[in-house]
Amino acid sequence: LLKGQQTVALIGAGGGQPKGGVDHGPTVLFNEGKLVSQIEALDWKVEVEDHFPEFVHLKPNGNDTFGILKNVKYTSDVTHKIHNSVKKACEDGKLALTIGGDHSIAIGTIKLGVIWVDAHGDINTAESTSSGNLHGCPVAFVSGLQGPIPHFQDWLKPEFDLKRIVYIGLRDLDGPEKQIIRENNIKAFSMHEVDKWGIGRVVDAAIQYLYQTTPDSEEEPAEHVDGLDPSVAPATGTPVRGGLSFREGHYIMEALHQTGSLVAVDITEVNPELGTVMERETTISIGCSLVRSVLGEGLLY
Ligand code: EXY
Repeated sequence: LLKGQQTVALIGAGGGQPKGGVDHGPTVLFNEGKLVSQIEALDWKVEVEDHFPEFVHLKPNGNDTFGILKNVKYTSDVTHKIHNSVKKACEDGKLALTIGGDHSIAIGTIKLGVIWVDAHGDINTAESTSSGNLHGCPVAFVSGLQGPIPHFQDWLKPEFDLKRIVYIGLRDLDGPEKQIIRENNIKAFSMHEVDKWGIGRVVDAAIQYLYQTTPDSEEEPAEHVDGLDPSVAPATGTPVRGGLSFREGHYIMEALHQTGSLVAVDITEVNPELGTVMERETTISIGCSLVRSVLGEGLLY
C-alpha cells in the first residue's frame, strides 16, 4: 500500500457477459454486504463511485456482437468508464478497489503487475473463444494478443506486458488458452502447484517474480471468486471444483497487503442470482471478507 495511503476508491462495475445477475455484484456487496462500513471499520476512508446504475438499463439483447463475441459495445463502454475511474484513483494515491461484475472488467483495470486468482485463464481471443463471452478474454485484450476490436480500439491501449501477470488457482483452461500460456511463457501456478508447494511458497514465488518484472513493483490482485472452491464461494457463474480453500484465498490477500505495493484490487464474478439463499449469502460474505483481508484485517504485523 503506497506510503500513507488510507483512502479506498470503491468502484462498482456491473456489466459483461449475457448471464444475468453478475452485474448486480456491486449492489449486493455494497448494500447487503455493508462493504463501506466494513472498510471504514478498518480505519480506511471510502469514496464510492458506483457505475452500475448507469449501465443497468443498457444491457444488450443479443444484437451487440462482433463475430461470436457478445455485448461488445456494452462491455467496451463499461470497461472504459471503469478504466478512467481506476486510473484517476491511482493517480490520486488511493487504493482502487473495483467490485464486479464479471471478469471482463479487468479490461479496464489491469495495467501494472497482476496476481490473477482464478480457475480460468481469461485469455481467449475472438478466434479462440468457443463461448464468445468477453469475461473469458480480458488478458488477451489488454496485452495485444487480441487484434483491434470495434469500440475497444477507440480507447484501449493493449500495452499490458504478459511478463507482469501471475496466475494462481488455474484448473479449467480451454485448449487454446493452454497453448497461449505456454507459447508466451506466462507465469502460472495451477491448483496442481498449489497442492504441491503450498499456498505460502506459491504466493512468495509469484510476488518475487513480479518484483523482477514490474516497474515500481506496484501490484494489483484480480481475485475472481471462482478461484476459490465452489464450496467456499458457490454463487458464481462458472464454478469449478478443486479450488482454493477459504484460508488459501485469504492468505493470498493478506500476503499482498504485506507487500506494501498494492495499488488496485478487483473482486469479480459474485452472482447473487445463482445458488440457494445460503449459497448467495455465503458468497457475498466471502467477497467482503476478501476485501477486509487485502486491507489487512487478519494480520498481526
Ligand atoms: N474459458 C471459458 C470461456 O472463455 O468462455 C470460460 C471462461 C470463464 C470466465 C470466468 C471469468 O472467469
